[in-house]
Amino acid sequence: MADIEKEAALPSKKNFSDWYNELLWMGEIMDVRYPVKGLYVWYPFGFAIRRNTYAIIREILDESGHQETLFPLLIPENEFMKEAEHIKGFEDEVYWVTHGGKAQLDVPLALRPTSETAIYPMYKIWVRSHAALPLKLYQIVNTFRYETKHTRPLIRLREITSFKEAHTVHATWEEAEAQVKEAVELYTEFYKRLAVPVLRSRRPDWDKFPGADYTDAIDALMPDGRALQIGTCHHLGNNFAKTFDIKYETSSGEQVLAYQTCYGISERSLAATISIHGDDKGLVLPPEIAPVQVVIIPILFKKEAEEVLAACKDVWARLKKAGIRAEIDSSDLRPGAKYYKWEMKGVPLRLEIGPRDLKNNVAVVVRRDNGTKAQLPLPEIVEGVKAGFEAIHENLYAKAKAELESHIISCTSLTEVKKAIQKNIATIPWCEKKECGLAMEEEMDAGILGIPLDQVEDKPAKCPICGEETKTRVYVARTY
Ligand code: A5A
Ligand code: ZN
Repeated sequence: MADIEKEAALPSKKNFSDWYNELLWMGEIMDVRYPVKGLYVWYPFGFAIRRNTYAIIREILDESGHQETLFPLLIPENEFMKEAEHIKGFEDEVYWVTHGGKAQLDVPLALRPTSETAIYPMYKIWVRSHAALPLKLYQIVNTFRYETKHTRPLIRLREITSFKEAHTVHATWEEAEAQVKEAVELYTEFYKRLAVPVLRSRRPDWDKFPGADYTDAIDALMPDGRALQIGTCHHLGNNFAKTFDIKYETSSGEQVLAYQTCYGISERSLAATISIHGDDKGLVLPPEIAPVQVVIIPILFKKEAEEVLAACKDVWARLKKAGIRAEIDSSDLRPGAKYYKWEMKGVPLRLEIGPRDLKNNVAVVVRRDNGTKAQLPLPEIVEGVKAGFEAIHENLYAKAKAELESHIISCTSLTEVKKAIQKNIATIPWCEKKECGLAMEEEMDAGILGIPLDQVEDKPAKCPICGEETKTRVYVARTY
């Protein structure tokens, strides 16, 4: 994509929406010019970030006993229509394939909006004995949802290209509950690797996944003060097991219904990472997912040009050998233009090597996250770069965590909430009655995210609708 020369300045991050849209283009993440609403194209650079990001989730799932699988995209209408709650939740969002060539299909086929109804008919066949449980599978696929809310690249798509969904089967309700807890922990760990701190909460009953007993969700705070749901973990009880007849044999030979969970994330994980860490100069990528982790800039003068280039190549080779993704920029761009270009791309470390550095046997190292400059002795360059990556990751996470914490505002009245959520996430007491929850949402013109899974605020306070004393608080936010 060398032809994309962008000397124009990025809008300030204060205008988050403009900044985000421009950054996806200037940072070469997504091209939004595909002629179908809600469908976008990955630039190779963006796709490389995606690949590194999804390598992390694969590693985390594989190491915790999940196995990767791949199911068909098309779901026959009769399977899709089996689970009543599930249909109600998704029927307005499904794309249907009705024809093969000119012939009308006997059974229309749904493009999966999620894969319960593709996977569970097979689970009926596969699940046999208690000894083979739990079953923990996942797939990374594209799914289709005819979204009617405002579509946005990486955030709300009609073709979700990077839908990671896990589907597990257990012997008891309690084991499935424990699995949902594990899933929340695994996602938290995943987001920590992206230096993204998260809020974890149990969604109110009216906002749970269609067909689930309950939904635990993970949200991130976006720079405009809105919450983005970046992962959900659902306890499915035996609702789908009843519908799809998924039974296992107990040790005493009885056939009993299984319990299930499912949990998913999407390219919203990249939207959050990019939005939270980026700045007015462009992307700021956590080193683990940066396609280029180190850019080496030779500072060339005629006389010592050859020696400088040779030193750069030597550094590059040593970094590469250590598994670090480095690149030498020996193009004829001015150094300033090179800095601009690689800063836009979020490269975590820039090494500058000129004749004087060579004499001192050092490189100048510049951090993308905070702009600090230091000297690294050339013989210790690999260790120095690795230490730099760690420091950058820690700084990004600490900064984002402080930002998140400073934007959670404890409120006692709806008036306070309405003001707070213009730029923050609010907490408010709630008696846990549905009618009060719905009344609050209506009055606040914002959603209840849910009851926090972590912090317990046990000072009793009054529900702002009915006045009842309660120890429960909920997160409230404007959402995407
Ligand atoms: N089968 C379960 C896992 C499921 O489908 N859950 S879900 O509907 O909540 O979707 C999982 C996650 O995908 C959500 O938490 C959200 O982060 C993401 N997601 C949902 N719809 C999306 C869309 N239209 N565009 C991008 N991401 C989306
Ligand atoms: Zn109440």
